[in-house]
Amino acid sequence: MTSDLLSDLAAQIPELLLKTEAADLEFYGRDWTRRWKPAPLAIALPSSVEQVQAIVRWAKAQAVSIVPSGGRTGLSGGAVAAQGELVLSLERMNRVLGFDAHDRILTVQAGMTLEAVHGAAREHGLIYPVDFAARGSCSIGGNIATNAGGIRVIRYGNTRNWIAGLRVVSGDGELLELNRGLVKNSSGYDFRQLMIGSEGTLGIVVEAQLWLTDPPPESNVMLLALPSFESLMQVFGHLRARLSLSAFEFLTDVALKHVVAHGAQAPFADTYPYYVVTEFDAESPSQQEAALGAFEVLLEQGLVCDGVIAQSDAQAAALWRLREGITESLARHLPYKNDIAVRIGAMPAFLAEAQVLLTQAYPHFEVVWFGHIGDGNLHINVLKPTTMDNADFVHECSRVTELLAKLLHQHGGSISAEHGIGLVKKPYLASTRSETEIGMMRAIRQALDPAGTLNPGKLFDRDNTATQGETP
Ligand code: 2HG
Ligand code: ZN
Repeated sequence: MTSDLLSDLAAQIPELLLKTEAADLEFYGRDWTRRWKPAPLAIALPSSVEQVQAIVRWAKAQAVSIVPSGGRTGLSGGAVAAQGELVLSLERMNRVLGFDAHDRILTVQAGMTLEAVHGAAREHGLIYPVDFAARGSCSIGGNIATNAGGIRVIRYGNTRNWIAGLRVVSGDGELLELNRGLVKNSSGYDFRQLMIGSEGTLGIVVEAQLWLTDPPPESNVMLLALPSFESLMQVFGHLRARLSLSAFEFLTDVALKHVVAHGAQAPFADTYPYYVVTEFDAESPSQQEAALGAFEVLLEQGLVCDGVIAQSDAQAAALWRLREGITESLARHLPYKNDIAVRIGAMPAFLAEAQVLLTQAYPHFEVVWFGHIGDGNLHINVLKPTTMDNADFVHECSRVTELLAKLLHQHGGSISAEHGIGLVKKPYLASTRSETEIGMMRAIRQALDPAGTLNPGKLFDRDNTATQGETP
């Protein structure tokens, strides 16, 4: 059956690169969640939009499901192929297609890495400002599919703000040209924005027009040690009022311990419960002085215990590593990840309750808090004890996530800030979106992909009885 299907696909699109080796199925069938056993039908690696369209048409006719695939650095199972799906990898479609200096628009294929996009923008003296640690391997198409956020959101917002246009292949294999780089376009529903964050369930992004912007002024990085969780938001408010911040990230002593064990350099002789990595404009001596002054006031007020301002680019990179190296340093502990958001104003009240909840719920597990506190996004990673079976661990964490989801609901927050819903957070979607909204999402999905070819089982199920993909 499988080989008949694949022979047919190869016959229909003779120039298509297909991979079926066991190692390839394993490699392309998973993302960074490592929870599901990869079991794709095969991997298709198209080299053109026409090939993508032909694959989708073929898949629809044969009732084969497609999992669109970028760099698979996702943390919610959105790119997992564990049910005999055809993985459609965009990795060979990774070129710059053009740059328009008037519009400051860079047009790229979806398989380009974020880092390559950054490089291409720099060649024109501009930047593409969305940035985060997985930049070297994640793809711009995947960033669009999850509306990726990252470390510069407090200044630049999410991926959504930078997408001028998209070319998308629909579930029928049609090529949609969405928004075409227009700044103003008040002509009805904005399908470009609908595609952003739809996790490959409404269409396959094949090309993107990205708005670029001016490089920021010279900046500097400061690491602060804090005595308490409560001081975090006060320090943020204080610094935001005095400096021009481009990042405000936090981590706990537990996160620091892991990242240092993984090779980063410990910043202070002593340890403290909380740390902040913040980046601020430091072009002029007065901006540098303002940073120093703000730090001294915080020290006097007891809101920070210690701090260091980078004296070189190498030192700035070393401070950033303390924050950006966390995910990699935790990977071997098979963490259960939470990626939650609340309004900044709701943060103090939410944090107080969430801390109590998680301390009670996880007395025996190591819990690692870090994230983009400046935009209300926390990453809470629960580490699997080495002796515990993974399925039992996930089961236990899922139980606690239900409580966390309830708390988020009470505080008007979201169960996914930037990683997406995928398979991991599918059972909790209703804590963030109303039944009416989920019903509308189903209707939209039905309209754009009536045969259910694109990434089925991700985000939500077509009907609310199925639970495909939930079992670890
Ligand atoms: C980050 O902010 C990423 O570093 C990953 O969103 C977060 O590993 C995580 O939970
Ligand atoms: Zn993050």
